[in-house]
Amino acid sequence: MPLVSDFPVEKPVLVTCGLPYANGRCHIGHLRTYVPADIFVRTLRKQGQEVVFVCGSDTHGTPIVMNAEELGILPGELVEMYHAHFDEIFRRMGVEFDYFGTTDAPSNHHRTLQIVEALIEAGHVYPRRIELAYCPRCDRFLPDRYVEGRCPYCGVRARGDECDQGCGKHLEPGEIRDPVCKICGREAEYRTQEHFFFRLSRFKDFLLQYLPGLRGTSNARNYAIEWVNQELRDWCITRNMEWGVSFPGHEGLVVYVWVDAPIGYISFTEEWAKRTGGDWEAIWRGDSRIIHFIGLDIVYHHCIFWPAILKGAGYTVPWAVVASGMVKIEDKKFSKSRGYIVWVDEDYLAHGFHPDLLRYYLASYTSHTKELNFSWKIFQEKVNKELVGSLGNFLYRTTLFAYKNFKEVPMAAVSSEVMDRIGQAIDEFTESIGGYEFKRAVDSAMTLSDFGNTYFQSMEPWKLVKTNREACAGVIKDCLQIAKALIVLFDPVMPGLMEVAWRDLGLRESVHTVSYDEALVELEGGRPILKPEILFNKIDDEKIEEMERILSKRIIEAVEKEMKNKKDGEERGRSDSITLDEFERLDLRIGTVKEATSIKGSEKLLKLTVDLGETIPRVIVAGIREHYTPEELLERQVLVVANMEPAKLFGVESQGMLLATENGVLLEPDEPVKNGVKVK
Ligand code: B3M
Ligand code: ZN
Repeated sequence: MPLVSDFPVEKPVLVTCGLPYANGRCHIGHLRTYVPADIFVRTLRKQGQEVVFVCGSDTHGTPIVMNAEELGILPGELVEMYHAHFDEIFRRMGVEFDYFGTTDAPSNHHRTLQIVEALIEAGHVYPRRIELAYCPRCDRFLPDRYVEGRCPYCGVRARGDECDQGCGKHLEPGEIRDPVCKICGREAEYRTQEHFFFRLSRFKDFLLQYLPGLRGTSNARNYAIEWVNQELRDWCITRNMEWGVSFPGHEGLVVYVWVDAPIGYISFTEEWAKRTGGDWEAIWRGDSRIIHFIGLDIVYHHCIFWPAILKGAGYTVPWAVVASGMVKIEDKKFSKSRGYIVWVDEDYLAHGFHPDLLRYYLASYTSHTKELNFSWKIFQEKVNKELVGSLGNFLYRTTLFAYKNFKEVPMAAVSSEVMDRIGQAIDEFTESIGGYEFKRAVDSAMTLSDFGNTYFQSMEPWKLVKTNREACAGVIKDCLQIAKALIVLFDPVMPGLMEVAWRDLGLRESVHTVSYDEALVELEGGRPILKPEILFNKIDDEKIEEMERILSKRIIEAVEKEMKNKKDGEERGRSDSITLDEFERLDLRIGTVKEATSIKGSEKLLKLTVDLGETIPRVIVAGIREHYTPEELLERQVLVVANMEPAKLFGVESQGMLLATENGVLLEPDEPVKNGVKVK
């Protein structure tokens, strides 16, 4: 089914890519978004569309601050380092942004402040007192990753901002149960503090009307519509931190990283405009097409949260969201900690592989929204069969034959069949890219290459040149025209190598500035042809085995590390003595029994409500019914393990453990003490 391309249009077009966190090196997973976005932009430009292409480093948020603390450097130093790293890798990989900024730039602080103030002004932001994890020992509130605990939805151990090992839900501040401070390892408590919320719930109608018309890939749109139909919860947009964009009028509060990060898209456009004299407001306040390329895991932020912010602050909302599927390494789930990762610098570029080969792999392996598996064997196969065997072979044999036998482009006319084929390939290629079908686009160009090989082979120009030089010139002219078209078609995918091939054809100006229409313009007869270079070389088995060994080594090291951690844990678990640290993990406290009732169906258990000096008394189920009646317990002080993992007993969740002798006699302080006092 032919796709309808939406380009070119008489409107400003902006393309962005999800911002990499300036907190680690670039790996193949990142490139899955950036390379197709770059191909998209290059293709649009070849269709005569003006496009602005921006991206930048995401520099805020708790992981960056924690990482910097661990390294003993300032967050600013850490992000500067990784910003430079990403900038360099993108350049080397041929991902060419018009502007690659950082969210810590003054322009982004400024734009964020302006938007937050506009949202406050419009009544979309309101204060609310919430309970937040606070570490009394470190004397600070614990935002996001500074706290760990249990997920309130699925009960699994989770980070403060995300249930990363369980249900995957985003967690709002104050939601995590049994908070533990990540700095000192102690139990944290909940304290109330005023924070600011974005009234996302108010945007339901807007989103329900906006989302069905959102372009891009259907995965993004469909997920988003489903979520909006469920429940839109207001977002807490402030955090207790120093590093970040200050929240206006409240010292010690910064805006949540997911507010100032997408605003980077705007401030980077402003920076681009400053440099080029372009008009950023025509894009962000006018009738334009804003296209976000992102990973599937941040669809919620881009299709729900972000359009609502833009709408609320009076900006143009995205026209399209293009979400790429996830990446697997050797058929295993991508994982840094388990060693399933391929670093772009150390594991790829440093081994001398041309950036374009990886670009080709990423674009052609599977459809953009599906899971992409990176495997060294498949990489070798694709390079050797498709790039060396088909495209490289055709370009080389054609140009070499022309160079040897004619030294120039023959004067003959290109046959109409060949022109038709080329036209067809261009249509299919551009329509596919317009529909974010990168694989389909590459496949259609490859089909033209296969056609070229078959044509060359069946015409036998090496025989013809001896018997009928004129007919031979016709065939070679056809082949050279196909070569020209292939170079133009593949230029967005493999810009480095196609530029070389272009010059071998004797064409001077850069192929990057050549439009698709140009592929249908006959090569000028009489132009000299240069001796071609071999563009693509076979990758041999030894090289691939070496790459596989590097990956296996990393995986084994990761497994060993995990086993060692486990063993250490077990050893600690086996010994009879415990360390002071382990003892200190027990949170023993004195509380007063406020209520006591029997539990239906149980002879032994009592349900107690114990005041531990917290806002809400705890419900604790204790096996002491055989020794005490409920009345006897009222107003008695008891000893409680306050950080016991909650457990459900007879349908009642027990939020702590009462201490008693093994025959069920309660322990109490020698004299009355304040509720919540710690026992050491
Ligand atoms: N820095 C990276 C991610 O979650 C995050 C993207 C921000 S885009 C505004 O994939
Ligand atoms: Zn969960």
